[in-house]
Amino acid sequence: TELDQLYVHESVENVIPQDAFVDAFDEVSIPAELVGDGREYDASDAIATYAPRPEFLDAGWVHCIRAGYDEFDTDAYDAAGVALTNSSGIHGSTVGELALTFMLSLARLGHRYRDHQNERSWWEPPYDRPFTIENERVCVVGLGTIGEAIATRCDALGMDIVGVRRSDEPVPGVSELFDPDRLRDAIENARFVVLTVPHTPETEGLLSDEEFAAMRDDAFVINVARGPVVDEESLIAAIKNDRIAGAGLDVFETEPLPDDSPLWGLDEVIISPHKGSATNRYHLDIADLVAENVRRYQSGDILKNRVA
Ligand code: NDP
Ligand code: 7N6
Repeated sequence: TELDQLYVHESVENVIPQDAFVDAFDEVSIPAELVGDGREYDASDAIATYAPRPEFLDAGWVHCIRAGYDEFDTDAYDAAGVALTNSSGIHGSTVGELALTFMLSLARLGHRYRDHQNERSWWEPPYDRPFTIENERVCVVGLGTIGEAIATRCDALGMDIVGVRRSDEPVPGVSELFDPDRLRDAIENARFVVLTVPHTPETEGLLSDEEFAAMRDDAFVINVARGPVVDEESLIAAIKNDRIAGAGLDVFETEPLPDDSPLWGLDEVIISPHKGSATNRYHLDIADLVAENVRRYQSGDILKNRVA
């Protein structure tokens, strides 16, 4: 069946103003229309959405506007024979630059200066606290679009980069690749451990007590992947007990991060509200991906980023 309608589900509002998004689809060859819950779909419908809905399993093709599609039941899509695509490939610069923002601040103390600026205080750090990320080792766990973009940027800043992935596909700038079962060897000498893996049963709780014990006590965790990849309670304990130095976190076990989370009060933790991918061009990046896949779908080609 050919597609004749693209529906943009209102859940995209989580990240993109709906109207900007629908307008961005001007270049797509089928009309785009905003929808809410409860509509009926058939095989000639495509849907672009942030969140999953049961009724999407009647459509021809569903596009998730996130890279992480862990909220979607891929088995159900396979069983229904409905194509599901994700948005990997567009977050290298956005999330990559946030990871570098965290690393540079944790080394050069942007976060501490701003804390003291809020108090109009000319605070000077202890002599041994500032360092340069140049010549420091970073371990990037997950070397896809985002991990590679981080490795490129760390390489440009003179860092020593090691990485963890399942395949042995090399990545420019990464001096050594470790299998996931050697995670501990990979992280033990790193000043920064950066998480860029998808949230799967294998990656849930990847960093927990044993990993924090293996890490250097002056190391920082950067999580721009998904909250559950880190055991948050262990992380808080590791920072409070000085087993590691701190963290830069864009993602959390519960979002928004609850008011009573101890993370809010830790000086060496930088918190951002799951906005690593934020950019004023997000609607255009997504529209490019969707337009490409509409072309492929209509000509019977394999869809880009198909995950079910
Ligand atoms: P990619 O699919 O391009 O990269 C993921 C990489 O992780 C792959 O290269 C894969 O390599 C590796 N990987 C998978 N499983 C494991 C494992 N068990 N151990 C080690 N490595 C593993 O995805 P993206 O880079 O686009 O995004 C990564 C994740 O980041 C997303 O799934 C999402 O959850 C999160 N994200 C967060 C954003 C934010 O706003 N903070 C924005 C965008 C994404 P290999 O196959 O060789 O193992
Ligand atoms: C913004 C979501 C992802 O998985 O969580 C991120 O892509 C960003 C649309």
